[in-house]
Amino acid sequence: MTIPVFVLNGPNLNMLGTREPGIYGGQTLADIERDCVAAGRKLGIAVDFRQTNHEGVLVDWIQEAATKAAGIVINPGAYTHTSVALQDAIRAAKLPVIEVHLSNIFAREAFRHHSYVSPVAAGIICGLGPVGYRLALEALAEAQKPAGKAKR
Ligand code: CA2
Repeated sequence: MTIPVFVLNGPNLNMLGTREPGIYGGQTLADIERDCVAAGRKLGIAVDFRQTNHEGVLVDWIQEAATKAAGIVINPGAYTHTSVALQDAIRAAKLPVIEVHLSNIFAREAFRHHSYVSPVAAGIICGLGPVGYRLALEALAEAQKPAGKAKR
């Protein structure tokens, strides 16, 4: 049985494709999920794709991943910039975590320039739109090979 990679999405990402296409593009989260599952199939990775608007639920899922997943791809949404709880959970999980943002958070408001997740992430991808999710899955697949580099 293949151990899955959890792809976790935070608040308001369920709204993708309905508003703000200039910032986040026109794809829905369901489109991104379909692309992730397809990319995972090619890479030999089972993808468990989830979204929640609740910080504590993200913490629960990160704790669950610690025993059930091979790694995590996470777009924490606005909790990126506020959540010590996510940083603590990711540090405790001791899994490779790739932080993904659709937009280039460094080209936006100053409050988006700081991430509580980045210091505990193996890698960060931002500004590439939905492609970032696929690249993150590729990085985790690479890390699973012997001598992979994205280990924590
Ligand atoms: O660029 C990203 O992926 C973000 O994580 C998206 C978050 C934002 O708070 C982060 O700074 C960067 C916001 C997601 C909200 O998505 C919406 C999509 C459509 C309509 C409204 C919100």
